[in-house]
Order: sequence, then C-alpha cells, then structure tokens
Amino acid sequence: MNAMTPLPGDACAAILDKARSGERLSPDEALILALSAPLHDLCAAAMEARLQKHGRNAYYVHNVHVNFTNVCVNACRFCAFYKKHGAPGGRTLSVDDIVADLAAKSHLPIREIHIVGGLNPELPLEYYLDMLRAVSRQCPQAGIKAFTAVEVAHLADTRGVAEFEILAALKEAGLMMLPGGGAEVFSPALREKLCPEKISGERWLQIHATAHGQGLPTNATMLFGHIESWSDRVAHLSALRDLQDLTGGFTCFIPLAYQPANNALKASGPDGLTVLRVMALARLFLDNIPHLKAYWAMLGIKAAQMALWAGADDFDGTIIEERIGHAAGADSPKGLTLTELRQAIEAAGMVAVERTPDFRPVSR
Ligand code: V47
Repeated sequence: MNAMTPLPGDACAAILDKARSGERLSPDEALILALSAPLHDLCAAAMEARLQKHGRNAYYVHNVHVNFTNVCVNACRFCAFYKKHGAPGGRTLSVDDIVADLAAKSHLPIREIHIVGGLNPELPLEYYLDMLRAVSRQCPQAGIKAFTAVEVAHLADTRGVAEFEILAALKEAGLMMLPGGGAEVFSPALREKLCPEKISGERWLQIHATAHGQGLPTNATMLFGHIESWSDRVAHLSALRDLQDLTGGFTCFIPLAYQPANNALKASGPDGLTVLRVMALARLFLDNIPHLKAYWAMLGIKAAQMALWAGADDFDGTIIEERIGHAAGADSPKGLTLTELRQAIEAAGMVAVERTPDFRPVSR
C-alpha cells in the first residue's frame, strides 16, 4: 500500500459521508462498507437516513397470514414448510375453510390479509379468483397482499397464458398487491444450489415489473444468512434498485433471516451482527425503496427491535399464525396481539404507527 492508498477505515468514512450527503452508493462502495465499515458507523449512517425519511415512526399492520396449501412441486432446499404432491402431511384449504377462519376473526380490525401457498398442481385458476372474491367479501376493510411472483409464474405456465393476464385477473378479483417472497438470492449459481426448480431471479424481477406496470405495487425479499456471500447480497440489492429506478413499484424491502431447522440446506442462519449489517446496508443502498421491514417472525423480537436502530422502519404485523419460519425452527412467537406489537415498538424507542398493506396510515 503506498502513501496515496486510503486505509480501509478512511475509505469507509468517505463512503459513509457520501451516503449522508444523499449521494447514491455504487455496488462496489456498498461492498466495501459491508466488508469493512465499523458496525457502529454503518448503523449510525443508516439511522440518519431512516430518521430523514420516517423520523421515529415504526409502522405495523394488523394482519393475518393465510397459507392455503403446503403442497409444492418445487423442493427448495431451505424450505421446511412444503410437502411433495401426494406425500403425507400435504394439506390444502378450501375457499370455505379460509372464509370460515376469517369469519372467526371478524371481531378483530384486520387491515391486511397476506396469502401465499405452495405450487399445488391440482388448484385451478378459478380457486385463486374465488378465494380473492370471497376474502374481499368477508373482510372488506382489509387489503389483500397475495401470491408471490413464483405462484404467478406457476399459474401462467400451467394455464399457458401470459403473466400479464394472470395478474389482470387476480387484480380484477380483489388483489391489492404482491408480497415479496420467492426472490431468495438472484445469483443463478446460488439458485442452482438453493432452489433449482424455482423460476430464475430474472423472471422474478420481470413479473414484478409487469405487476408494477399494471398498477399493482409489490414488496421484495432477500433470504440471507445461509450460503450466500456479501457480493451475492449486493448484486441482489443492485438488481432491485435498478428495477425500482424504472418502475417505482416496490413498497418495502424485507431481508428474511434464514431459519436452519428441518430443511435440506445445512447452513447456520445469520448472527445478530450480520442482521444489523444487512439492514443498515439495505437502508443506505436502496435509496429508492421507501420502506425496510424488520420481520420479527424470522428475526426474533429482540433483533427486530435493534433493526429499528439500523435503518428499518417497519415491524410487520400481528400475523396471528406464522408457519413458514416456524416450520424451520423460528423461536419467535407465532403471532402477536396489537398491544404486544405496539409495546415492542415503543420499548425500542420508536413511535408505533398503524398502516395499511400499502403503508397508508390507519386512524382509529
Ligand atoms: O419466499 C422459506 C422464505 C418466504 C425459509 O411481502 C424462509 O410483506 C427463512 O416472503 N428461513 C415467504 N425464510 C415469506 C415472505 C414474506 C414474509 C412476510 C412479509 C412479506 C411481505 C413476505 O419465506 C419465502 C422464502 O424466501 N423462507 N424457508 C427459511 N427456512
């Protein structure tokens, strides 16, 4: 190293100053920060960015998760939720079951119904449309965030129709937005190891672009803390940022902490410091996606509270029963009451703000 080469600490300080002044970080700069920035400096800069955008607000939603089938023709190595078609333990809810379950919760002021399931080859498109119509009728006060890009691709491929048409039919039947699942990590080499049967990252992005073009906002996720590197993470964030520059349709980014039990991928899951670094980097790098979720169900409540100090501004919701992370050993509660949710946010020093799925504040 000659006298002109900046030391890693100086390089990080200069990049953090750049972020503070509102300048966009390049992927190379993000990688330098990820690998070398002192954790405290990284989180402090992310906290500043968060305060500028959202003050001390931490959003939450009164929601319920509906997982209508665990039957899936894919066999993602990290997934502990799915059952192969025809295998014991496979379970599919009828539309009537779903409605009855929501009717039993009709005393709760639920604002979001989050619906995702496996790729069950036996379910016709009509089932999805009936479900949306019936759920809209049952819960008119709630917005429906449903079906990942992976499910949209499955419906399009098995019916031989364009994704655009599937999305249009779902929207017509009551869909408000798409959740961010199925993104995993976009690197083709990693997908080959993690989820070889799943659609490519490119197709995931293209379906989200199509949804945005139809006026359907979407979320985006990244599964982290398994076999991916920092370069893979930065490339993933970069692809999301590039698409957001074109469409503006992403509402919230959700880093999903890998849960290691009961699945075929033998990896350990992220430690607490990695959780904070991923959150902070996402806040600084994704300058065009408004919201960053500390998903308590996968992070655990304590790490999610700390993530609110590393750039996150959303805590997600009541959920009522989380199944995907818990099948893989998540040791968080399966659901929280509204009071518990607010208390967790306020105990972290933030202002709890109830929201709709698309982040409009709810006033009661
Ligand atoms: O796509 C599967 C992930 C996702 C594991 O959009 C796992 O608001 C951790 O996308 N460890 C589904 N994660 C969850 C999801 C989500 C959740 C909450 C809010 C939103 C939103 C989206 O769960 C899957 C997959 O990436 N997943 N197995 C596991 N072992």
